[in-house]
Amino acid sequence: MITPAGIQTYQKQGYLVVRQLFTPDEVESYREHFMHLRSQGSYPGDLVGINNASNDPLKRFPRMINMHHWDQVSLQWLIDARLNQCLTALLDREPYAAQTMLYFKPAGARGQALHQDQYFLRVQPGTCMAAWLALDPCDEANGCLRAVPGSHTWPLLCTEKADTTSSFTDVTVPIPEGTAVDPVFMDAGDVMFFNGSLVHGSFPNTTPDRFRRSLIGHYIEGDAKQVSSFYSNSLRMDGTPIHIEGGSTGGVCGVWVDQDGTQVVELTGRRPEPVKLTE
Ligand SMILES: O=C(O)CCC(=O)C(=O)O
Repeated sequence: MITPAGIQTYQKQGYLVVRQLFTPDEVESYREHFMHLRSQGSYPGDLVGINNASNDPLKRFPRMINMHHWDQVSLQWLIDARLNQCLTALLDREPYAAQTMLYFKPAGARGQALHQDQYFLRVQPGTCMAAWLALDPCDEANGCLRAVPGSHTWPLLCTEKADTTSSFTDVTVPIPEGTAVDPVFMDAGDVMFFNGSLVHGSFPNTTPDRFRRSLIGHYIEGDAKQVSSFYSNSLRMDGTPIHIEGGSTGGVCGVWVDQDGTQVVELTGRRPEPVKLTE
């Protein structure tokens, strides 16, 4: 499933798209399943609430979080053997499964400002990893993922305030002027695996009528000793529970400084801001 060339690409750019890991029939049934769940009301973790009369598309279709705690389809997907095989090949060790999310991203929805997932998960030692399954074709118009290739080698960056007119989250990380932020074009059924330090995010969905739905799993490297408390109750990839010590502050964060005309990250000695789970 993952070739040595794929592992090399992952190590170089911090992400890898595995094409058609899930079949069109599977993707269709996930779309139907989650649209049905969303239409049935609200769930734990619907932080912005649900309001079908709102002008904000994200209030009509808020993202769902940690569905695997109460939904078997989400649980089975999170620990799917194909995901495990790819993650294990890329990480060199079986990970722990920490989180599920479903982004509906309907027409007109805001994106998510550039960030590092490690800011949220704070895995120590090591990092986290995401598996991001496209449930619709993803392109620039409907707000595909964007990634800064190679940024997985950067330390955790200190966050700044994001522009909440284009992002539904309010934190972002700065990147040096001129840094490439590549669009990642995907078809439904493709999975992008990415390192927890990779700087990534997405712009708004500017289409008049297309969703950009995605099913996301977040994983913790298998030798982790501490994580942010929110992720303490994780799972082994056979579905059995594992408790990882919570309370990780994530070490210290870095800022960009000029060194002989080149921008480099200098660690500040400052702890990253506490995560506010409000979005
Ligand atoms: O799907 C998006 O637009 C952003 C998702 C993301 O950044 C994440 O899963 O960490």
